[in-house]
Amino acid sequence: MFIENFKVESPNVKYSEDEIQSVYNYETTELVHENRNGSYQWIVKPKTVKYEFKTNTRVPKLGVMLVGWGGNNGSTLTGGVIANREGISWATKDKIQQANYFGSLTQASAIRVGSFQGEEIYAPFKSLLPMVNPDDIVFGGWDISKMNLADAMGRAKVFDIDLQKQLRPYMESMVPLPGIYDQDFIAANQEARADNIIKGTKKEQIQQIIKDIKEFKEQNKVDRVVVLWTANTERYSNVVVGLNDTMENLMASVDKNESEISPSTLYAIACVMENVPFINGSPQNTFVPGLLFSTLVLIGGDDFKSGQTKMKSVLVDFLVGAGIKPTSIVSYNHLGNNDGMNLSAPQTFRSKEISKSNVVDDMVNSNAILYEPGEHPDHVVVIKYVPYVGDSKRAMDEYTSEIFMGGKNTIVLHNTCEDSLLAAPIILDLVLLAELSTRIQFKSEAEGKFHSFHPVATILSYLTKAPLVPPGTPVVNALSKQRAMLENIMRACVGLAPENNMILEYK
Ligand code: NAI
Ligand code: DG6
Repeated sequence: MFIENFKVESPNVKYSEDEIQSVYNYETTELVHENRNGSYQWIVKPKTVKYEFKTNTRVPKLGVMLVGWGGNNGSTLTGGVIANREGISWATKDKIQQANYFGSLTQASAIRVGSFQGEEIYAPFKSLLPMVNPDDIVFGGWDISKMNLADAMGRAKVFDIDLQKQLRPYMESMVPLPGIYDQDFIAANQEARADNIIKGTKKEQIQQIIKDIKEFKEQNKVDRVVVLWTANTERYSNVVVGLNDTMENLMASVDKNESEISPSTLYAIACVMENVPFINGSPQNTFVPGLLFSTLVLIGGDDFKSGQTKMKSVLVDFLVGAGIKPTSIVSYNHLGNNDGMNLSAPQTFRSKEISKSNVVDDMVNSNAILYEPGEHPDHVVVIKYVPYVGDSKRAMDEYTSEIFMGGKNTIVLHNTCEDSLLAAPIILDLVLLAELSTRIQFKSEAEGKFHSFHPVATILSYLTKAPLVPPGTPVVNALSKQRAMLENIMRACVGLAPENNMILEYK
């Protein structure tokens, strides 16, 4: 059975006019390695830590500024949200299609809330905590191409033509602000597109971005802004002591107009200075150490986890979890959109190759019965640009594993799908969850004061290929663990235990 919403009644949770307060007993373990009776043993001690959460339930009017607004993802998300808001339907060759949010964790997935008279009860994921309604988001942003969003949607060739016709009137007046362009960081093949550029030094460019954010906020009367990079993949920046290793050095480098400070880092600095969350949807190292180690403002990334990698972080988790040993993973993609064209340059491809390749490490490292220390499956990533297929990306994967008694098992996957239709709902989730997480505060029983989550937002890991984590924090790539982390933190905020799947009532 499906219920639309629910309220928790418990001595551990208190709803007030603008807050939900909860007390949550976090069941964890403490490990010690001790000499007991002459030999070293691992001792595991179950431990309960009491936490308190408080969630501000005043949902702000949210502005979302996309860097790369006029790209395939930017125009697809903007059009998709308008189509949902306006209840647009359109004719395809198969049927009359209604706008929906399929592929969005927050808008189209469900959580289990319990069982009632022998039946499992589910509710929308978004019913867990008050969240911004996508209908109410105001979109804006920057692009180095000055094409308006209606034309950009046409250029993207993602939506059916009947839908495009209906969306045009809403999108024609949406024109991206000039962006920061540096041809050294993206492929040379993007130059023809760059007709909408902020001039000046790097310091002046940062000042312009800050001004843009302030004006956008004022003009649209939004309470909060989240900025998200969905612009072209950049090459990695060199990380150099004295250049970008500390915030002071990074800012000094900006003052000196150092060439190695990338456009994405400049946008991120502007956001940190303006106290605006910044999310990186591409693979490059926007968050150089100077930003990563000292930001007090929410940052999240890197690189949307949309299709092939999502499957990988499910399949390898399943294989390793089943005691099967993946020994070779070969991932081949071809696509013909502007992202594919940009990735055809070796230096931008390299950024993508890195983020696509490190996504099974936690699963491999979890099972020393299968892998020797340091051993890793062969993992090869190929991306080719094939203009004819446009946004319809082909992803082919071959997983070879060792099974029982030296046998080999090969699984082959073939996925064909508009890339931007996978990415757009993920962008929506990222901005909604980033906003929500800024309204949550918590403390453990040892801590005197409530505080926010660490500004490096691990809570967004489910949505990214290379989850950004604070130094010293384990990186989790396995999709089910990432989803459980997010859902269970949200459940804790309303005093609900994690879903343990024990179903003891029926045993
Ligand atoms: P796109 O090439 O269609 O759009 C990128 C837009 O960014 C373009 O309109 C371009 O003019 C603009 N741009 C480039 N540099 C800029 C700058 N410095 N400032 C402002 N605007 C700038 O690409 P698409 O397909 O929308 O993808 C965007 C990014 O998302 C790419 O980096 C891609 O690798 C990444 N991504 C996409 C996924 C997908 O499934 N579509 C999944 C994972 C990541
Ligand atoms: C080629 O792989 C283009 C990329 O931008 C991908 O489409 C994107 O990174 C999605 O990757 P994945 O592995 O999540 O499907």
